[in-house]
Amino acid sequence: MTNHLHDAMFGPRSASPAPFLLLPDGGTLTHEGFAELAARQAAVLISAGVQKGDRVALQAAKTPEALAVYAACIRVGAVLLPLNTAYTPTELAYFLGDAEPKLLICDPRSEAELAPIAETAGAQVLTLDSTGGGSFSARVAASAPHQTIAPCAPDDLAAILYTSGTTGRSKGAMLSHDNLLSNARALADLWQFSDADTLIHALPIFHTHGLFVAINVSLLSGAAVRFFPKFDIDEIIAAIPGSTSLMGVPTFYTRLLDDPRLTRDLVASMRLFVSGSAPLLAATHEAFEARTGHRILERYGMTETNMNASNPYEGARIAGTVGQPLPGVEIRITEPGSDSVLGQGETGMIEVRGPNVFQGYWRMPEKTAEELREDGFFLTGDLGLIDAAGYLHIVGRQKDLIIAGGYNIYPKEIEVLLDEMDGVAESAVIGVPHPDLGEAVVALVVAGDGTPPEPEALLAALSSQLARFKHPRKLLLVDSLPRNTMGKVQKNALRDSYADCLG
Ligand code: MLC
Ligand code: AMP
Repeated sequence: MTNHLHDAMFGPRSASPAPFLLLPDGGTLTHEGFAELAARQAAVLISAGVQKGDRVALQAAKTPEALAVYAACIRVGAVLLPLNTAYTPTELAYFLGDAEPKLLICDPRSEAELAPIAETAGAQVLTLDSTGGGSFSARVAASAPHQTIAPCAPDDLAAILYTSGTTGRSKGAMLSHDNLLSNARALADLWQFSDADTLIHALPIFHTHGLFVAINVSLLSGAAVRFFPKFDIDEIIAAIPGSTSLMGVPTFYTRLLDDPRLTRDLVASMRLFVSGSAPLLAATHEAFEARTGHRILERYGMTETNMNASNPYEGARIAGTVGQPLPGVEIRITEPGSDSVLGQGETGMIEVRGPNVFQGYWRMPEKTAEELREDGFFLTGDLGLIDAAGYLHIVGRQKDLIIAGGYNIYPKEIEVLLDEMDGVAESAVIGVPHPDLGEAVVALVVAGDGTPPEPEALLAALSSQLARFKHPRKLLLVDSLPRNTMGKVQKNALRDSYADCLG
């Protein structure tokens, strides 16, 4: 039997001396070198008892070694569980408890704090630091490559990525080999990637955008990847000449536009700028074209579905739209709360069906049934319409979600913590416009009886529990929260009232 993802994506170039990762220190990792690293890592996974279907959790800095853990997992048929490096031990405890990985690979600086959490979840701990060192790498260096590739069918799981839930509990989206492969094939073809490309990669590798869209497309097409640990404007500006493509969240583009070094001459070698994960303002799209002559290609995706729609490579890239469904993907708009399909131009729930759509939420059959219909359509929670030209416009979200710099933040998760704190009667967390991040988190708190709480003390209490990017940029005490006749907090009214509160 074959290994669906490995054979199509990692295998074909595993003996190729062509460059795969171009590193900031001038070093290069070839496809062959990457495959060899992954094969040694596979030997370590196996010696740690990891078998087909077991989860391997990874919370580590963005390095070639961390990326190779993805390839190693696929080789042994394990399921990768990539975790945001900003998550606190409190957040980790939930993910590890829920996913029950066999192994946690984490930064050595977190080892002491995470070891008891991992032990409770039944996971062994090995370490990987930001230079590629650590106990995991020491074992890798001492291991011979494990060349046997585990057989895996198209529906076997390749990864579980956690997305926060609107009710507070995070859900593990189960992605199969074919979810990833079918999507990467569609994107590489549509966006015309080839081994003549050099992609600038400055996204994190614990989310769909940086891990699957960017890496899988590059692996499939043979594109070289300029691999940066994070987005640094000076490094990106320096990397553009000689590169051909960039994939980023809208913040990448607003930061580039803020830099006078972004000119037509600078981007002479570039053929494609892709944006996604959050709405790209039409004004950003237009300003970017005026400055560089390039129309940014905006696409639309989700953790649960990979990519769903894209503006065309050839043809009109329309600002403010996310384009047409990808080949093989169906998109329909339904009346929220029902399954009645709406017509062209009517706004409703965006639903998606295709080989890209996930296998369900890990150990949450009820949540899966709520969001994944029996006919295969997934309810995205995004509201949109399809125009006369067949382009999808995202006009809002039914789900209560804030997207800051491309990271999803669920207000409920923050409200639950605030509501439990001394002196708090209730709270509402909203997203307000932010020039750099698109949206920023603001918390509105109604004090209970007695001494009102200090905003600073409430923020400090949140910090030990929540990743930094989820922390409110401002916390304000208010007398009451506006409610509708059903008693539901009117977040739209709050968003309007506090739109300028960050000054
Ligand atoms: C960093 N910070 C953020 C933040 N990123 N706060 C809110 N939202 C964010 N996104 C905070 C840090 O905690 C820190 O706080 C301060 O901002 C500066 O940190 P930094 O590390 O220097 O930030 P920076 O490198 O500038 O990061 C900004 C960013 C980064 C936009 C480049 O967040 C990023 O790479 N975002 C991409 C996220 C992504 O890949 N999303 C795809 C999801 S997949 P302080 O106070 O300590 O200084 C998906 C599906 C799809 O959505 O369709 O693709
Ligand atoms: P995530 O759960 O991190 O995968 O985020 C998915 C969500 O990001 C989607 O449901 C959308 O709300 C949003 N999103 C992704 N791409 C776009 C886009 N191009 N425009 C607007 N929103 C987007």
